[in-house]
Amino acid sequence: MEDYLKRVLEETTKKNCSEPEFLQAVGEVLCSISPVVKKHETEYEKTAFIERLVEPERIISFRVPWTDDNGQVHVNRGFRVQFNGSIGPYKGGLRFHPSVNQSIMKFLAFEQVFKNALTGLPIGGGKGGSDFNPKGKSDAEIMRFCQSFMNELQKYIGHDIDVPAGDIGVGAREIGYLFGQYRKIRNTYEAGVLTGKGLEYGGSLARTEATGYGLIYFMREMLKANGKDLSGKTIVISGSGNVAIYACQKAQEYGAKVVAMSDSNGVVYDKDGIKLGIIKKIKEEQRLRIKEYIKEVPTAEYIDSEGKDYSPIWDIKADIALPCATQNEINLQAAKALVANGVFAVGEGANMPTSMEAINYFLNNNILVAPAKAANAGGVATSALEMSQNSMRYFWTFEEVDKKLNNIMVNIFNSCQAAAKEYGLGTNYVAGANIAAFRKIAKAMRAQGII
Ligand code: NDP
Ligand code: 2IT
Repeated sequence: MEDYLKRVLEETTKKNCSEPEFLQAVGEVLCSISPVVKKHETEYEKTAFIERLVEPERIISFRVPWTDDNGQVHVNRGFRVQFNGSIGPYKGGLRFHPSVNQSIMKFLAFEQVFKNALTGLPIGGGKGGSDFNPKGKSDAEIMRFCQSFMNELQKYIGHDIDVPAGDIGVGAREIGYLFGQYRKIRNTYEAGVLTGKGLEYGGSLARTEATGYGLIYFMREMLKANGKDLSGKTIVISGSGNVAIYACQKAQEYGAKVVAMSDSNGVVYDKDGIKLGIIKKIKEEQRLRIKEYIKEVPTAEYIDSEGKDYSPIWDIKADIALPCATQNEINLQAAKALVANGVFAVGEGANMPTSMEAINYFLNNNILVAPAKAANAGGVATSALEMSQNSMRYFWTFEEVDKKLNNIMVNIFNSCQAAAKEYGLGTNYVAGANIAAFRKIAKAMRAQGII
């Protein structure tokens, strides 16, 4: 790494020493872009370019008080990180999960800047959320929480300013409550202020499916470029939320056999192939634990993940692993187990699901890695298509949106591949994605001066 980059990384580490996830995300990007920075080192140093790249434009943190069904008041912390708006309005999801803190918000917002640049659409990068735990809450409690959250967030967003969407713990139900409260406070029908809306009030067809489908379109391209395909392959998919479910659906359509899925409590292993209809019923309708699956499919096995160093899903023999739950779910031990079991490709549906050591282990063992910033960009890309449709006051059919999504994912893969090739990085699409995104952001930032 160049001396300048090393110095910036050291300073960033000192300044943000209590933010491990953010430092991990920054460290990975700065390592990858070193050969690009080298070419313009003097200019970048003089204009503190990388220092500006790793400093969010704005962080908003606020109190979210809400009342439970028994009349007890609770207080959570809300966040919105508006990281970089040089390519378009800040864009990125909202996460409701007890683990949410400033480090996680900043890592997600930082990654979103690069991901959104890769889509080729006019969107900057942001992220938000709260340490609120939606598990076990009634519909009324979820609604009151969303309303209180929006009471504050509405001051900072708008269809040309910042456009939130869903992420962990935030799906169509939450977006509905958030949109309702925004509309009530602002007294305007500003459809493009949130994406992931219901179809009845400005949502886009195929947005629900987009992240999972997009991941599989990216995998298809990556495998094709390496003389392989999805047909007949055995796949394990962690998580059983929005991304995991639609990745499973598209993988099955392409003739792959998904043998395991999970949630934060455990894993279901169905050697005959996961019955997705049952998973959808348990997760999308009943909002129950994945363990319920074995009640309906007695031949399937349930493996508890409590107290384990990594999810037991990574011990199951497979050709392809798709981490679609959360950050750092594949550590070095998990990576070693996957490689020992014969995995040849990993596709990151979740954001930063693989630790730095695990990524390096995969790359050193010639495992194809589809990096999150590129591979899961289909969700936010389709969100941008939802914004376009809202601006036109019109909508496209499912097939039209899906076709655009497919093209976007093909283009993203091609950009990652071309950048990797240009810098002699072979099939290291992780570095390819970082380089391709950085070049685009750098052009926009340089053109706009020192701001
Ligand atoms: P959902 O809330 O729909 O599902 C999350 C899934 O991951 C659940 O099965 C959940 O299990 C599991 N999970 C969450 N946190 C943990 C944890 N700490 N340990 C183990 N399992 C966990 O979220 P999404 O499917 O939307 O998001 C999944 C990932 O994909 C996230 O990393 C998100 O940032 C990323 N992503 C999402 C996009 C989208 O459009 N929704 C777009 C791009 C990336 P449980 O129910 O037990 O908590
Ligand atoms: O991580 C992500 O890209 C998302 N959660 C989707 C963001 C969006 O604005 O659709």
